[in-house]
Amino acid sequence: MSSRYERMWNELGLDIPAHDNLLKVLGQFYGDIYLSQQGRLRGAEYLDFVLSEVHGLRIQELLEAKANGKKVVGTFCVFVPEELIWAAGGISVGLCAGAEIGQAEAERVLPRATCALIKSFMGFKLGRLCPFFESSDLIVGETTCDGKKKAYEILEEFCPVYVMEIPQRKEEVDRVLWRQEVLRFKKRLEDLTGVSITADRLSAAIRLINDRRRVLQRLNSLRKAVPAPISGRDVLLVNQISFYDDPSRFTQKIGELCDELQERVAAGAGVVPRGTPRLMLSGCPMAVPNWKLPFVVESSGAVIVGEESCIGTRSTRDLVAEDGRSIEEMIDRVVDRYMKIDCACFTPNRERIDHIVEMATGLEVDGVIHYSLQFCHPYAVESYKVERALEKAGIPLLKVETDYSMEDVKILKNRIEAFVEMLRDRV
Ligand code: BJ8
Repeated sequence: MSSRYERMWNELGLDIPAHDNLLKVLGQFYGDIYLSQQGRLRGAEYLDFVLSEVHGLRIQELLEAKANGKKVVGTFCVFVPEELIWAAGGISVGLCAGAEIGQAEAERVLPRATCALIKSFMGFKLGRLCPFFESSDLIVGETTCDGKKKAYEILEEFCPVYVMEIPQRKEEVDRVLWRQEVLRFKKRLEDLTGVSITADRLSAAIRLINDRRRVLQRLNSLRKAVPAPISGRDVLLVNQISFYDDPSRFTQKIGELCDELQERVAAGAGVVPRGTPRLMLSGCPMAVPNWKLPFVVESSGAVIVGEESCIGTRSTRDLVAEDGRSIEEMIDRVVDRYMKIDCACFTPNRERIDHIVEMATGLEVDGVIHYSLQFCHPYAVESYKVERALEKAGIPLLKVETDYSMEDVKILKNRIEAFVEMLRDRV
């Protein structure tokens, strides 16, 4: 890919040697974790292709769109209502924040004891390593956790940043605030793109993003089958790709993958033998290329059948109601849908605990792994409530706290193997 796109990367101002190195490491990592899997679906070729072109073809598409007057908007959180971005004629991309990259640069401006996701996005920017970042006309941040909101104050010294105020509670007064924020965002997008968000445009964007969520809901419901028909690693990749691929193309391709999966399920076939312990992951999001934990889990004799996470069901569970007729009604539907997000940054956050138990039960999992990034207080603290609720439901839990480095892989593997062994004895 390197020589074909080098000119484009140069024009974007990337640090070419460091970026070449990143792609090399990513390719090796992908080969070890993904291409080594047995029994993958034919539809996985699409995943391999998208990943192999992650900094190539997709960036070329974005730059072509920009040349035709479109604006690219980069985001870090599923709280940013992307329907508005598409309705304003923009292109929404979820930015990479899943690699231990540009650490030294990031630690020049951030404390060492900062969550890996925040350090990663800062590292990608300061190290000039992410062509999505460099293609973005605007970065949208949000006041979720303290680390992120303070990091955006630093990030805005290096690129245009707009921050949305996210409520911390779900009372009526919070909804009022959030509605105002959604309207403020609408105005900011209209100023950026020069396009007015009309009822027709917003209605089309709501359907576009709902369709993408529906296909992911279909994929997740097929995973209820026993034996598990697809690996958790592949589904994580599908979820990750959903944040930056063209939504229509993605929906179509994942629809085809689901058709194939459905045939597999109908034939009673699986990607793993019947009796393989079924696990669910719950907690912090796993941004590209954070594949460490799923790889460790699935190379320890278990299979992942669900992800309670923003790069998982938290971003696909709820649709925007499509019955709004006027722009005001549609904004209300958007506001209501996003207020349902059960991020651990909310207090109280009972819905998340209920969702976890409901999801674990529905997927017939043998156990749950709660995943927190080091220094992520919202998820680490909330894991206490998760543990208690799962204990009550009789579902075993393993709590894992880690980062993006490979240093703890051995320790993680030992702990997860022991957990899987314990689950086998219970089956
Ligand atoms: S809606 S989960 S995407 S904020 S892991 S940076 S919380 S210290 S990412 Fe998130 Fe939006 Fe919530 Fe989802 Fe902070 Fe924790 Fe780091 Fe995190």
